[in-house]
Amino acid sequence: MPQNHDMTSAMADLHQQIQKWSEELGFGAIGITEPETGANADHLDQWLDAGMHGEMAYMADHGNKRHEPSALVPGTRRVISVRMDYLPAPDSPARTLKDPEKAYISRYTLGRDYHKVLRKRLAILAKKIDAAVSGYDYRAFVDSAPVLERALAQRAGLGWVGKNTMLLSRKAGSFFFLGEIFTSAPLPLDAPYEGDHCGSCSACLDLCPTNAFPSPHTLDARRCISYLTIELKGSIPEELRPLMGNRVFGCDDCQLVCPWNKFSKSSPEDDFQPRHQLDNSQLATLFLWSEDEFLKRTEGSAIRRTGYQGWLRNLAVGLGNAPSTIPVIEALRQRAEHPSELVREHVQWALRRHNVEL
Ligand code: B12
Ligand code: SF4
Ligand code: SF4
Repeated sequence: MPQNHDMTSAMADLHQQIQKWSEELGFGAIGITEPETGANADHLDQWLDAGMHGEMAYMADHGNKRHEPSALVPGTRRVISVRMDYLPAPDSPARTLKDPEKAYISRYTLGRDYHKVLRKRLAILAKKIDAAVSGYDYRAFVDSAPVLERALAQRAGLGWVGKNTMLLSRKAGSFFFLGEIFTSAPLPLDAPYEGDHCGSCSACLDLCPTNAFPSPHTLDARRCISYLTIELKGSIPEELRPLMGNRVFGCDDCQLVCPWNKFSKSSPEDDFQPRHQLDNSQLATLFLWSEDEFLKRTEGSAIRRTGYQGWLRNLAVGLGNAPSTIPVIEALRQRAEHPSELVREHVQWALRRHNVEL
């Protein structure tokens, strides 16, 4: 049985080791915190009470698991929070965003599904820690479990929660994913990140195309283009459609405008490089993909989440906001009799925007 001070120094060494392994595995930063979410749990409750999660029922289910990590995994003593940068290189988001006949797909989903990439790496990291100090439990999470990821990342020292609700780092902006390992091992703790470097800036709040921030640090998901194009299953509210422009899967505006993203880092991962020219395609071209093409070209990508009908719905909105050119109108006409009522309704709306009556 090791003496207490031996144990402490072994754990301190382990912290350095974890840091080194995580760098080797492509993580931009890690931090270790206790399994607590503090005042963030109250913010979550206020947000849910106001109904700002819309149809994302999974945000309200799961009792207090999201509030208390040890309710999700009993026996959790530490949460290792990690960051992985994802911007592809080279990249020119502004050029695609400004071209109304092109489809803007948010940067995080141009390549392979990040859940798969991060989970695999976290499993390797957990294995390495287990080999160094066996006898403890490890569970890895990325996004899909009831975990308050940004709150834990802030408490693990990775950065602050900006007015746009993103976890921001002075060294890396906000274009990164978060993931966690919950463990029963009593690893040494990092200090929470105490700074807030938004100051008097309000660029993200002012620029959001759908005015989705009722106040700083609070996002009404029901108005957010990311929610409308990915999470919402039914019809997109008509009053919001013209405001969506050419953003057809997710939205990056409140990050692109953030001055801290001058420091964002591009990813060396091949997995995050754009596939099938998704960073630079015409709306009409993507809209004319058959279901087979959609399934083949989105294999292993998070875009699959929206389904083929959702994909057509989103692109129809983009085409409705595009200039009235022949390729735009012809593409819409080709889908006017689509078997899905959801798709037909959005196509009809788009054609009306171009003054085309069927
Ligand atoms: C639901 C969800 C969404 C919803 C709702 C977003 C939201 N802001 O809540 C929708 C679909 C809109 C969405 C969009 C996006 N998402 Co999302 N999403 C999630 C998910 C699953 C849960 C987030 C959550 O708990 N929301 C509940 C609200 C209450 O929490 P919160 O916004 O984090 O707010 C915290 C603070 O703002 C704070 N707070 C609240 N009020 C106040 C007041 C003050 C004064 C202070 C100081 C703090 C404070 O308390 C809250 C709780 O910690 C997480 C994964 C996870 N399991 O955590 C990913 C996650 C947050 N999403 C992520 C990403 C990448 C995105 C998009 C960029 C994708 C895109 N390009 O379209 C956009 C960004 C939109 C935005 N500005 O947030 C990343 C964010 C990484 C980062 N650097 O922060 C995450 C962490 C996924 C991951 N594993 O990487 N998302
Ligand atoms: S992702 Fe887009 S729509 Fe959503 S809050 Fe940010 S700027 Fe607004
Ligand atoms: S744009 Fe300004 S206010 Fe918004 S998160 Fe960035 S620094 Fe903060």
